[in-house]
Amino acid sequence: KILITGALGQIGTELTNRLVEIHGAENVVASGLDRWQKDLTSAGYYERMDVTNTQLVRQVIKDYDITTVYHLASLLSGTSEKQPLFAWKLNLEPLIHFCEMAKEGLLKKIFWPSSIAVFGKGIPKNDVGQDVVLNPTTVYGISKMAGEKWCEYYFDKYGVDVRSIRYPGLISWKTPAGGGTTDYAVEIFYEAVEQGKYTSFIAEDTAMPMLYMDDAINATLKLMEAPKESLTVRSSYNLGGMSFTPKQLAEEIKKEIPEFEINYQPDFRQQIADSWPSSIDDSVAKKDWNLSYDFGISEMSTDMIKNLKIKLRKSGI
Ligand code: VAH
Repeated sequence: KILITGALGQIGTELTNRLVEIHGAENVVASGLDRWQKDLTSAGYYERMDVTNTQLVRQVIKDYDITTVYHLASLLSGTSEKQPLFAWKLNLEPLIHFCEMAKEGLLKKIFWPSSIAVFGKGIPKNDVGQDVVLNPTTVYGISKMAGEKWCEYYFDKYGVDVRSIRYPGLISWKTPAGGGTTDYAVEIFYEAVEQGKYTSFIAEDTAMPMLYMDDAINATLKLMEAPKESLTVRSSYNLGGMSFTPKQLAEEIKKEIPEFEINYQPDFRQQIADSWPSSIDDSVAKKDWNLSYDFGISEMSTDMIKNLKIKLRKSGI
C-alpha cells in the first residue's frame, strides 16, 4: 500500500486523489495532523498522525503493509522563518526515519519534495542549472538542502530508492495557500474572485518559477514511475515550470476579471523571494524521465478562476 504524509496539504490533497484513481482507494493511506475531512481526501484509509512520532509511523507502516511513501509533511518558507527549530525537526527527522525504514527493507520507494528554495547567493538568477552550488539563505531552504543530501547519502550508501523534485511555487484551487512565499500567486486568485482586488506581499517585478498543480502532480507520478536506471539525479530534480511576476499574473487575471485591481506591499517574504532564482533549467528531468507541461500562465489563470467561481459560490461567499 501507499502512505501519504501531509495528505491534507496543498500537494497532498491532489496527489492522494490521483493515487486513488491509479491504485484504488483500498491501496492508499492518507495521513495528517488534522482531523480527517470527508471532502478533502478519497483515500481508503486516513490516519491522524504526527509524522515526528516515529513509533506511531512505524506502527502504521507495519499495520497497512506500506511499501511506498510520499512524504509531503513540511513547514513552508514563510512559516519556517518564524519557527526555525520546529521547521528543522519536522522537515528533516521524518525523512531520515523513512530512509532508515527503507534501508531496513520495510519500504521500497520514497518520494520527498525539495524546492527551488535550495538555491541562494552566488548563482545567476536565470536558467539555474541542476548542479549549481546550493547557498540557501532561508530556514526552509537550508532544511531542503540538508534533506537532499540525506536522500543522496541513503541512495549512494544503501541503495534506498528515494526520489525528489525541487518544486517551484505551486498554484492550485482545491486547498488554500499554506504559508509559502509563492502563495501570493494562490491568494491573488481567491481575492480576485471574491473581492476584485488584491494587495500583493511580493513586489510587482519579482519573477519566480511557478507551476500549476496538475503539472506538478503529473511530474511527480512520472518521476516515481520512471525505471531506476534512467535516473541520474539522487539529490533532487530541478523543475522549472513557468516564470512570471505578480504584475504579469495580474494582467492575465484582468483578461477574465477586467475590474480587478492590484497593489503592492512587500513584507518579510520579499527578502525570501529575492534570494530565489527567477527561472530554472529543468533539461535533466526532461531527458531522464520525459518531464512535460500542459499549463502555461493563461491556461492556469482560466482554470483557477473557473474553479474558484464555483468553489467560492458553493460555500456561499
Ligand atoms: C514556499 N511554495 O513558498 C513553497 C515553495 C518555491 C516555494 O517551496 O515556501
